[in-house]
Amino acid sequence: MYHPPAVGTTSSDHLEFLELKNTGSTALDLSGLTFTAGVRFTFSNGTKLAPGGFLILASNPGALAAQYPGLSVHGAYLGALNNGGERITLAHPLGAVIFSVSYDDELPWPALADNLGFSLVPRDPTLSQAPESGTRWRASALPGGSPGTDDPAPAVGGVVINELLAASAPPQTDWIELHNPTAVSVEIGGWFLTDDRAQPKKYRLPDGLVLATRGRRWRRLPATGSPRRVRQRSEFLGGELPEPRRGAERP
Ligand SMILES: [Ca+2]
Ligand SMILES: [Ca+2]
Repeated sequence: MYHPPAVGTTSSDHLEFLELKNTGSTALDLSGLTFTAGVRFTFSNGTKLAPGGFLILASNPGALAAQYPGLSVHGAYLGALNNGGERITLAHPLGAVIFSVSYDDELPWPALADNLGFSLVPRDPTLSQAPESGTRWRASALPGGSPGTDDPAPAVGGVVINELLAASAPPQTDWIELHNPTAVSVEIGGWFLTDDRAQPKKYRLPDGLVLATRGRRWRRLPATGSPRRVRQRSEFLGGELPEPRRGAERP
């Protein structure tokens, strides 16, 4: 969690954490291993990480434990995880790199992990190495992340932004189309749309809104045999999205 929101008088830096997991089947001996980039920390002799075990490092273990009651924090690192992204390297005392990963706060890295309350977790939790590409990370399933445990699979349905008209000419109006390509209906009431990552709650979809599965959302044009698909409007498309720069963006 490299850029958590401040809580009360506790600053963002003091609520950061770094979680290590042993995804192997044998205990790992971390004795002498050192973080040489990102933050500074050396594991003391005899430090072991059991198979499937987690280990949490924090910049301020006391502040973190107060925020996550019952959490066991292994130790405190020096420095802070850069809010704009940086390289984190864990190395053997003789110099060999154990792993090195560079994270970022820019796309394709998850925007929700950048001061919006979620942590950064690998999409594939079985990986033995932290992946280097932002597309292989996601925001944690729940706010606050999951220090000390596996992050649960996100319960958010796989709805996508499928089409949009951003530079309409009157009498047309701008619109955005959401599509549910999955086999189950997804309740999207209460979700937010935004075009500004600094304002993630810019437009709230009405309560109770359900996006049906693909079969009801799309259909083909049988008369022409064309593979073209037509859009079936849903009631929420009539909602107005705040668009302060709309005039300036029109051709
Ligand atoms: Ca930070
Ligand atoms: Ca976790």
